Amino acid sequence: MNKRLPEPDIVVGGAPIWRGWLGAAAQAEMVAALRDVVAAAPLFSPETRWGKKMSVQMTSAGRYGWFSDRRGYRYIERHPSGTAWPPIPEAVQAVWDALVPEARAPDCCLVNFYRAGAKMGLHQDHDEADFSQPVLSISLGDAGLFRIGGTERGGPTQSTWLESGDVMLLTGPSRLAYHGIDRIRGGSSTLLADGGRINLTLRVVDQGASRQQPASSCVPVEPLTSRSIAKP
Ligand code: MD3
Ligand code: FE
Repeated sequence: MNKRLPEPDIVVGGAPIWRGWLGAAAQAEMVAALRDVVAAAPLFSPETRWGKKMSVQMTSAGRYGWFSDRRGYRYIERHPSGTAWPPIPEAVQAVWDALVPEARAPDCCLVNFYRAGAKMGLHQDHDEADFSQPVLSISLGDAGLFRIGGTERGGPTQSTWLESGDVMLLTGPSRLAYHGIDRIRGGSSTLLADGGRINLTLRVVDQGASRQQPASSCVPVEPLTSRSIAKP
């Protein structure tokens, strides 16, 4: 049975946004769960492939975590310290289940933390294997000015402030849209005692099993024939 999605409040650059999807109590509960995630997998500032530290601090939960260094962008199965990523908190997974019940289970929850001066330049998210799967974004704490364009760099863009409790879905054409965070409005939320903005993105990183090609090592080197299995 196809359950109807609740109507989004606004669609920006093809991406539906549910304003205040999480109320104050749900936001506080999520922050408490994220404190456990960050205790197990501390925030770090990834290096770009040009050797510059990103202004956003990051960590992840789930099977995979996003990572970057001079060798490039990729998903890895362990925190840089060597420990496994902690599990995706139930309250975070519940938002996915409510808004994209037909999608595969997310195997990464990327946690971005922005202090007042942090930003994220325009980029595409294309390190995942299956673009038919959505990305879901949850904003907590100070507001962030989000910008989204099309699938080509340099085209027109639209902007909107993402506020604490807002949830956005990237699916269909918006899944490969250029997007970024231009700036943070410091002091716009009291959710985090020391301020700042948290953005969670739930992602499906792996290729789905049904579409998976057999590994080359599982393919017979030569077809099995009566001759090839016959004793000499
Ligand atoms: C559009 N994060 O982690 S969330 C990111 O607020 C990222 O921290 C921003 O871009 C942030 O990669 C924006 C909204 C978002 C997330 C993923 C997307 C927009 C997206 C993937 C494809 C298209
Ligand atoms: Fe992104």
